[in-house]
Amino acid sequence: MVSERSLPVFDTASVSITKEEGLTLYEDMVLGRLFEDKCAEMYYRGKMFGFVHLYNGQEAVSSGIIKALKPDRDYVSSTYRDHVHALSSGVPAKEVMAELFGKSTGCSKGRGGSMHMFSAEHKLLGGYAFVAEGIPVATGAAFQSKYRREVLGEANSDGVTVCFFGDGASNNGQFFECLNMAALWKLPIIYVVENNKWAIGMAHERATSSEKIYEKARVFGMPGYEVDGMDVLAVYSLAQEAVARARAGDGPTLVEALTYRFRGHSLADPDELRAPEEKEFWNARDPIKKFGAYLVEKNLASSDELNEIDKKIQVVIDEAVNFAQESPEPDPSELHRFIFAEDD
Ligand SMILES: Cc1ncc(C[n+]2csc(CCOP(=O)(O)OP(=O)(O)O)c2C)c(N)n1
Ligand SMILES: [Mg+2]
Repeated sequence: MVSERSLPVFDTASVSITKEEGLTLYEDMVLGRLFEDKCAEMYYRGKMFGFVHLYNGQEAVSSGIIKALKPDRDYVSSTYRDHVHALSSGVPAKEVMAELFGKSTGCSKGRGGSMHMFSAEHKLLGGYAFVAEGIPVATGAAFQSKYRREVLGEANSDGVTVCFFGDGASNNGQFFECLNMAALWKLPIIYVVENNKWAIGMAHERATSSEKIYEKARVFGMPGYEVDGMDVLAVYSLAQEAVARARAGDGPTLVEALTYRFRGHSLADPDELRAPEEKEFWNARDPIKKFGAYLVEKNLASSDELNEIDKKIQVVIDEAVNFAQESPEPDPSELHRFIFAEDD
């Protein structure tokens, strides 16, 4: 079924972006899409094991939110659908691919695999296999930023944390507990629900008492917004406001991005439950095609330039696969390493 809830309309005339910003957003979305397509290919060729959840269709959310952050100070936490959040956060494609291959050069040193991307360097707090598990971790990260600034007097501790999770996770108790604390303590955090309408085979409207997740912010006195998650400009512009609010000390925001995954829940899912009309409705709103057309229409890029970006990114992805393939497995003698933090 196609939801009766209509996508919020975003007036593109209300924002202006530079060519550089536009190309950054476009390139990041293409990176996410082509990476995931290659992932599917490698999975079906038996190069990676375990569950692999792809992000195709949702790229505008990752790019629009994360590209509004400052990579040197802001934190991101993810879910098991985490490859593209890692890429947008700046983790090199070859390190994400190597992690998927279980190699020691992966961003989690081959210990995590698809659902546990992590990078201290890129302030990626991790992908989490348990639904909603990242919400308290991200809330803690936001708390430490505020504590360092206000209690320890570290003036430059003005990091903002973004916490991504799904519609299904928003029915979990940790969502409500953490929103309460974040609002109470005015934490610098943005909770981003990627409402792709499904939690595996459970339709969102069958699982929740109240369909509009962003409205749940109101009971905590927190600003809550819905946004067209297929429109990177709309997401980017809302993210900039929420980031500014958090950095200024004005507290958290809940963002509900309405989006859709173009593939099954995981690569093991035959995707037989969702109606063809629903898939067509969302496929017609492909965020990359939509934004590419916008860039051309506004003379921010020519279609040749966009094709060049696509080609450049394909090279990056192919190099990532070669790197992953040629990298060594983790050394069995190091089995017990990285369980606890090590001193440098
Ligand atoms: C605590 C917990 N319960 C159940 C599961 C099984 N499970 C894995 S994914 C998923 C659906 C979550 O859907 P959603 O939060 O909407 O995220 P999406 O997969 O759509 O990105 C469930 C129930 C789990 N991983 N963790
Ligand atoms: Mg979902």
